[in-house]
Amino acid sequence: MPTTFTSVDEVQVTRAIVASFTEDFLASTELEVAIVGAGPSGMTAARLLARQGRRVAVFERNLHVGGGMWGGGMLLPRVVVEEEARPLLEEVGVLLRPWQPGYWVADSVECVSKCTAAALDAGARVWVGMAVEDLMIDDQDRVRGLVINWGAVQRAMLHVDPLAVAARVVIDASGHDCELLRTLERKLPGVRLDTPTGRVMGEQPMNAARAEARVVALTKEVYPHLVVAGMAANAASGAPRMGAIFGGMFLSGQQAAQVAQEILRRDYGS
Ligand code: 48F
Repeated sequence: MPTTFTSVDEVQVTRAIVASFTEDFLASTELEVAIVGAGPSGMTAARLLARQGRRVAVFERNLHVGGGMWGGGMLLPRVVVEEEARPLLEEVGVLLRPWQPGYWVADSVECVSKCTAAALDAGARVWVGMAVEDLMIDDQDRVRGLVINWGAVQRAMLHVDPLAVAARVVIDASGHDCELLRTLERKLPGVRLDTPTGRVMGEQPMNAARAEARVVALTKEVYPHLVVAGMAANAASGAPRMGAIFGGMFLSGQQAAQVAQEILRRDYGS
């Protein structure tokens, strides 16, 4: 016997998708925190902020979340995590296997999936296929939102004007290229950032111990209402890369959430 479905109407599929998208996306046009990039630092910040009741959304250019975590080390799907970051993974149910004292190993697919599920369950919205191409700046020279376009439009280099969403705080978790800060420098040539030189310095060659030690401290507000997190934080301040050890990324996401909360309290009293 063939399975019979009670209703299958192509137009209802269309209407359901358009209506549901519109309703949810409208709720993302005025955010407390907008996060650029769905890698480990961005998704951790999203989860922790959403859990504290913040209206938060992640904008990811690719059709998939996870950034550089899926591929583990050189496509071997494992990530190494230090003891200090263990609670952030265990609280979302990631199985950590002990290696040497202080080192834990996790399946990268499990890490991405469970961190994503936990962020969504906490109430964060995640928009994939949406690229951030610029920032909105207010009259007091503070960031006040994102300028977005479809990732596919960007890839095809089509001339299509973008849309904008407001956010009280923006977190640049765009990874090694530190894209948002570079965009800010390009658009505002004299801009001074809170980095050792006032400019984006670019990441240094690999030195995992130094890179991990610095990434949390470098996760900070580098321009009014703009926080930099994850590998973008190290790239902004000229710190090294670390390779496939990920504890610093999760802890940086936690730090970014804390800094965002402080900015919201400081400037919005909320
Ligand atoms: O690179 P990514 O995973 O950033 P992260 O959180 O973690 C770095 C690690 O994966 C690893 C490492 C450490 O252990 O060295 O590389 O710092 O994720 C960044 C995400 O941001 C997206 C990009 O597609 C990726 O998924 N992204 C970058 N620029 C934009 C963007 C943009 N302009 N608009 C939207 N998404």
